[in-house]
Amino acid sequence: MTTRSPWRPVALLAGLVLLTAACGGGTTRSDVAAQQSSAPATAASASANPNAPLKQGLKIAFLPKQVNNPYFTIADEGGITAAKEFGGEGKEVGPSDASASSQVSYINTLIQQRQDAIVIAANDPNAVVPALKQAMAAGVKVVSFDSDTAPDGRHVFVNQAGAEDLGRTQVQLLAEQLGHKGKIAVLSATPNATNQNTWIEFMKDELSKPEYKDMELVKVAYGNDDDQKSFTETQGLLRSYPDLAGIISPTTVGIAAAARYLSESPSKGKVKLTGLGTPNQLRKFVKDGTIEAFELWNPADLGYLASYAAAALASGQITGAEGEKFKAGKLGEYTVGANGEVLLGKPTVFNKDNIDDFDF
Ligand code: RAM
Repeated sequence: MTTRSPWRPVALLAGLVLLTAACGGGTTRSDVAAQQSSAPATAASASANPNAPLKQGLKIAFLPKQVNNPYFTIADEGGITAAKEFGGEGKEVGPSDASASSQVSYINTLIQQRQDAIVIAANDPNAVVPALKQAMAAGVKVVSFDSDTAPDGRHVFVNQAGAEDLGRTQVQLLAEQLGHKGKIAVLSATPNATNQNTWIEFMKDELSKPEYKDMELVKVAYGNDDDQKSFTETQGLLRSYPDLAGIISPTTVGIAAAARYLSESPSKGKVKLTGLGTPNQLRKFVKDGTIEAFELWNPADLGYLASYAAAALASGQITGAEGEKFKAGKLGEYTVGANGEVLLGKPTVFNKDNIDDFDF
């Protein structure tokens, strides 16, 4: 198993406020960065009891960006498995599209159902916050995972990997394949997705370094985490930029659709493609030469960790304050970091040498 270069902590978020966000509309990365100054929704008066036992029968609801995305099926199953382990009850509910406000009605229903915790991958950092605040006021613990809300919309954010590392390494993976030369495009998810927008800002920052002077980011396209739209956007990119050298797609839906398009086109193997994908969806494209290398974390582990974080919150073991620790079953002990963030770990880079070792 290959892991990327070590996480290099850089106080980049402050710098990011100055960068122009790539969003087509709605909330921009700058808005999100500005929100980092507001504290996570930790009840200041609440105190954590690290020795409190996990409560039995906890009801934990997983609310993905959208339900018909294989990545979230795996992540949410990981969370439901964890809930079974600690004697709770997990379920997945959610919209079939990843648009900004599609999750709000689900949050309202989960409050009425008196769930103990909501574990959400936010489609927009702000659109869900009023409903999540109502949930927290009603005693529901809120964990964001995969894609964060503004910090005041949740107690804890379970992040899949360092955002900076993910952004930079995707550029590095593509640059290696291109000999650091050529026009490139990003095929993202939705314009409002907190996670993709954060990674794209780090990609732009990486591309501003001298070693990338012969690489040019010509377009950020949005496939909305919809297979057909991502396919059409890929086609559009190749038509608009006939000399396009490479594409980064930081979404499992986008990269799978782009790979399918490229594999059937004369650009197969010529236009390089990398990004974030699941080994099972991309195996055949690695074997047929459409993709050399891509990366991802284990989505099941992400859901599993988020589930334990939700249980730790609902049981009073943690409140979301920095430095608190909790145990996440087979994954071991985790510590809440700054801004209520819990980091799963490092992503894995997949290529033809190791892809058969993974089954998700
Ligand atoms: C898609 C979603 C998800 C992202 C992965 C990499 O499934 O956009 O939020 O984390 O890709």
